[in-house]
Amino acid sequence: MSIIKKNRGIILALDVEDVSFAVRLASELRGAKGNFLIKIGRPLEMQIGRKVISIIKEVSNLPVIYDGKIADIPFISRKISENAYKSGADAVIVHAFIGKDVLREIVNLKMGDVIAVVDMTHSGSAEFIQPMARKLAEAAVEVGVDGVVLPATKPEIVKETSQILEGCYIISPGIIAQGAKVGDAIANGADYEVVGRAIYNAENPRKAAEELYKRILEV
Ligand code: O7M
Repeated sequence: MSIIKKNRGIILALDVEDVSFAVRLASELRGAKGNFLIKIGRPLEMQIGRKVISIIKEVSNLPVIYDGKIADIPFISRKISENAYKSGADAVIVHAFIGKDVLREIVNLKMGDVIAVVDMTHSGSAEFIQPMARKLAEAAVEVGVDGVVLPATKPEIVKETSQILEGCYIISPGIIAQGAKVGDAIANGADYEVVGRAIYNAENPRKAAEELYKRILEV
């Protein structure tokens, strides 16, 4: 059973380097109106290490995803994932292109959700990862991951791939700052929209997050 449910929601990408600001923002999201999750990636983790995961989880009382975009041999990928889960991460993000043995190693830990990156938002993703997206999605489903990452900047890929995802939730980044329109990914089959700059750079981040949530409910 996945920890994160297949519901509509907003995932705040907390890619800030100022830890006090991150803590303040995460506390502001506590009790905000909507279905919110927080994604912590390397920029924040590099400041104080993995304990930032437990701190953000505690102050926000929200599910936390560790976005290490893991892509290493099974032994190392397992170590990274174990550390993230032990720190309170509800899910970890791993690259599907690294292979089924790595995905399986993390899924078999059964310490939390596993989310696999199937395609990405940036233009360079058209070179190697996008042509493989369908195969990557099939591999992720075969291994039994809980969720996948698909780019909101490519709604047609979200739509096509969502047909073969059987029960996996879809999280889609690229909203506003990278050009995707709010609600486009959801309209094409995604469950969560991942938003970083459009929330943490807003004058009132909590209000911005609540407004985005309202907008994805209207889709
Ligand atoms: O809203 P932004 O553009 O400020 O932030 C986007 C976030 O989504 C940021 O944390 C990226 O690492 C992440 N992301 C992408 O932007 N593109 C992708 O293809 C994949 C991700 C992602 O979340 O992968 C797990």
